[in-house]
Amino acid sequence: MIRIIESEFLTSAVTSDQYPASLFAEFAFVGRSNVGKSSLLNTLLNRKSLAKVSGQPGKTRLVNFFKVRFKSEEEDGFFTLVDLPGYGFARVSKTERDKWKKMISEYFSMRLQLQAVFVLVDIRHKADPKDIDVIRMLSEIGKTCCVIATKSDKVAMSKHPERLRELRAGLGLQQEKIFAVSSLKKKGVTEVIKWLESIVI
Ligand SMILES: Nc1nc2c(ncn2[C@@H]2O[C@H](COP(=O)(O)OP(=O)(O)OP(=O)(O)O)[C@@H](O)[C@H]2O)c(=O)[nH]1
Ligand SMILES: [Mg+2]
Repeated sequence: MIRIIESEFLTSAVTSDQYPASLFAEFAFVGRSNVGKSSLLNTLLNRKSLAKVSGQPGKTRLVNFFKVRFKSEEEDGFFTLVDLPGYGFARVSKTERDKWKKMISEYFSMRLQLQAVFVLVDIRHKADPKDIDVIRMLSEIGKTCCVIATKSDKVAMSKHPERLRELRAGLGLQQEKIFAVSSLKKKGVTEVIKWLESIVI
């Protein structure tokens, strides 16, 4: 399996002209505010607070790029992780929501390096129409997506298969993968890295 050697923050962007030039495979994290996108990014990279985490929804407001160096048996290489701002939190004006939508759809459609998108959903919650929309948008533009059920430590392990089945059905997943992960307990991380590896190498 690949090992992460080092990672660094590259830049933040709003529009595509601000994206960093890169030849590396890119993976993005999208999902409702507070679902645990920034936390998962830190967990995958073994970093405490490379991406800023907060109990207050709406912490990540821009498209944030992180460069990652990895090592595998066959090769050394780089990929990019992208932390996207979350959607769906209360107390947000329509103008803000429209801004988010524009920022995300521009990123998905303009970023050719983008190999796959992790759509994060809370393992405790029912399939959300906003998540279904994002999954549909990705399928329409032909981007691979992988669903991560976050905060798996909040639900008994014995209930995980049932929760994943319900989410799979509710989100209308076909061949897409779905994994249960806890950033808090560092559970399920290996499966995500292995999946990422199958695409990056
Ligand atoms: N119990 C538990 N809490 C978690 C887990 N992952 C994240 N959290 C908590 O959830 C809250 C939100 O985490 P973030 O990683 O900032 O969420 P985000 O999706 O990046 O949020 P935005 O940037 O607002 O879109 C924080 O209080 C985290 O500590 C997890 O695996 N288990
Ligand atoms: Mg965040």
